[in-house]
Amino acid sequence: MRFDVITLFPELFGPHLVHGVTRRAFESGQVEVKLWQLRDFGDPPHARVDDRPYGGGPGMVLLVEPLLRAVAAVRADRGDAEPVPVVNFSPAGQPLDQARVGEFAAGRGAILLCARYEGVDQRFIDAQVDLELSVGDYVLSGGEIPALALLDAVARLQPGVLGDARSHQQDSFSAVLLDCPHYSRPEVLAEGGEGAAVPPVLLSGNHAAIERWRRDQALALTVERRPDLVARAEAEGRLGALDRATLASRKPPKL
Ligand code: 4F9
Repeated sequence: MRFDVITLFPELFGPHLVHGVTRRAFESGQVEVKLWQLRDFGDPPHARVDDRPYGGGPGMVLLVEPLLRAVAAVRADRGDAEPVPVVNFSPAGQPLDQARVGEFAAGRGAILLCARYEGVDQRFIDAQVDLELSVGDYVLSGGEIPALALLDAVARLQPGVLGDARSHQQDSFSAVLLDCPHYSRPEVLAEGGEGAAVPPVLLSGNHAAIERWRRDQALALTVERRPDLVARAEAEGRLGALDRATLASRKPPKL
């Protein structure tokens, strides 16, 4: 798949595409990313891309025409028979969740516009933007970090990127419930008192008991921190009888 990113700050994307576990997805071409400098499509003579808002007020608004030229150039370069969606990142968008990430990971890509909240001429959004996505209820200085979040989440779903296929199963699981706690060496910390020992069940070798413990921990944590996710899992029929029993007792399982 291919993502075309329209931004005034293409240099923000460099490090992410060449480092870390997701690098494999970009280097192998499984996820192709092409960066487009919006200023290259600016109005002459000074390549202007923004101007003051009609009606007054602070801040600048990205001009429709440079945006239209940029999207047209991307579409021509892609040469798709079926157009891919144009995505704008905005706190007013739909929440980006793992289900949405999965849809992008299975798709042909998208055109990602990195703009500012309250900073795009609405006529461009009305005419060209297919989807607005939010990465949370806070205001950033632009859409670059949300775009990186989407690219990262999509890249790590590509076959071979995480190495272990079981990690993906965990993904679809943790998209529904929060993840359980994890432990590694040493078994007991020299100092630290309570919580210094690894939960004994993890050392038991009883795989069914370990799986049940992890599920119960995930449930307990999710009830405590994100009851909305538990309600949704229940509504979608993703909880089993043992899950409901754990929830009914409402006590975090003993370590
Ligand atoms: C976009 C914030 C998506 C959260 C875009 C300023 C944004 C954002 N989610 N903030 N421009």
